[in-house]
Amino acid sequence: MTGRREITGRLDGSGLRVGIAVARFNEYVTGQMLEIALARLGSLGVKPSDITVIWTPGSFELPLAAKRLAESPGTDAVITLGAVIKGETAHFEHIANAASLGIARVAEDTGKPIIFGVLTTFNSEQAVARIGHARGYADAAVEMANAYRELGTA
Ligand code: DLZ
Repeated sequence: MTGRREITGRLDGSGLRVGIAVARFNEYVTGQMLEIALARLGSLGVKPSDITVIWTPGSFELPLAAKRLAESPGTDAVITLGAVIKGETAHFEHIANAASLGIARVAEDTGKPIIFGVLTTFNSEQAVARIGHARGYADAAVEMANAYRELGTA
């Protein structure tokens, strides 16, 4: 017995409310990410009626959409999903930076788990190869929501 308190959030989504903000830009990537995230949340026990999905035009709009979802009563965690692809985006850095910094700020401002699921890649092949990461984003949302519940700060 060390006396140490150690918390790892359980991968049990029952009773959790999850918001998903998903960018329509590069929907051939983000649409599949959404389906994978929804399927994983379902298999972890999150009820469909406890999931709210909001679409945004692109990743630049994800931070505010995530904030609104996080502020919606009862929300335990928010997943952001986007794909910023350099080869197709002259201002790749601006959009990627705005999305990543904005999403981090929303997590700090709201005190809720806001999962960064924005792929930033050099080409579409790399983005397509990472679509499956969405399963891990769903896991991260459930894990962190349960961790803060156990800590008593949710
Ligand atoms: C305009 C734009 C471009 C060029 N590229 C991308 C991208 O690769 N990924 C993405 O999610 N969004 C892109 N957008 C759209 C912007 O995120 C934003 O929706 C618009 O600039 C309107 O604010």
